[in-house]
Amino acid sequence: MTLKLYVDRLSHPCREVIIFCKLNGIDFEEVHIDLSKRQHLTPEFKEVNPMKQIPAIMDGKIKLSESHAIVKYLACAFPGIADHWYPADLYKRAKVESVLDWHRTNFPRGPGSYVFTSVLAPVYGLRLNPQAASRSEKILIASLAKIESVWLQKKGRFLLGSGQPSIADLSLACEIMPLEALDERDRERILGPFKRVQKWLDDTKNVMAPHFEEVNSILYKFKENLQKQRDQVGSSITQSSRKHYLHSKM
Ligand SMILES: N[C@@H](CCC(=O)N[C@@H](CS)C(=O)NCC(=O)O)C(=O)O
Repeated sequence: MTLKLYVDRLSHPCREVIIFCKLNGIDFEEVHIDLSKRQHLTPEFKEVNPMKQIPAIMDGKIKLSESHAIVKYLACAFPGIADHWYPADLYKRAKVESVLDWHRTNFPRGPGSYVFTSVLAPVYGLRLNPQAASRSEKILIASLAKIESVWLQKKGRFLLGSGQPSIADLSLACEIMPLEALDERDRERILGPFKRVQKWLDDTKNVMAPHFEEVNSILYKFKENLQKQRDQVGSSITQSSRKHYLHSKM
């Protein structure tokens, strides 16, 4: 029975799961759960994930949610997955787990939240929230500083000084990618001071080509549409027309 991924590519943990499957040649059926249409709240989807969140998967009888749990499961359940993704060695695996746990604790109000409150909210019919964006930005900057100074070391291109990426690289890079949807000045203001983070992100995109960029391309499309919208209607656009415009173009 084919593995089913319940996802919306606008969500970064969903993109993480899709990219992992594509990178590792895992066959899957992509079931689109449109967050903007609140499809994650339907009784049918509640049968798949009672938490009513995506990503979720169904693999035979197994139903699973939480992107980190999902990629770890896939790395162990499917044959032929290269060891560097989720090392069998206890010490190496524990280190990867430590990055993943740090990520979950520190980032929920980081890039995603900053991008959501500063540009993405209207897609979901919500208002932009500069105060929340400012709070998220502080957390984001502090987290980027930790990645730069702790997780990225001088040797090795990837997290923990490794020469090859693990699921922690994939997950953290997907978390940071929404910053690509910002306009250039804003993106540069936030990411500019973190040279190692920028290089690591480029290395990650390259080593995971073409799937990383292909699955994340929805962000570039979003950014392009946002720019067109700014060019066409200037700053006087209303929240509702912005929502309509973005929906119609995505
Ligand atoms: N920790 C979870 C986060 C899941 C999550 O927050 N998913 C969002 C989309 S990015 C969602 O389903 N939101 C709908 C909701 O919470 O109502 C994971 O990594 O899978």
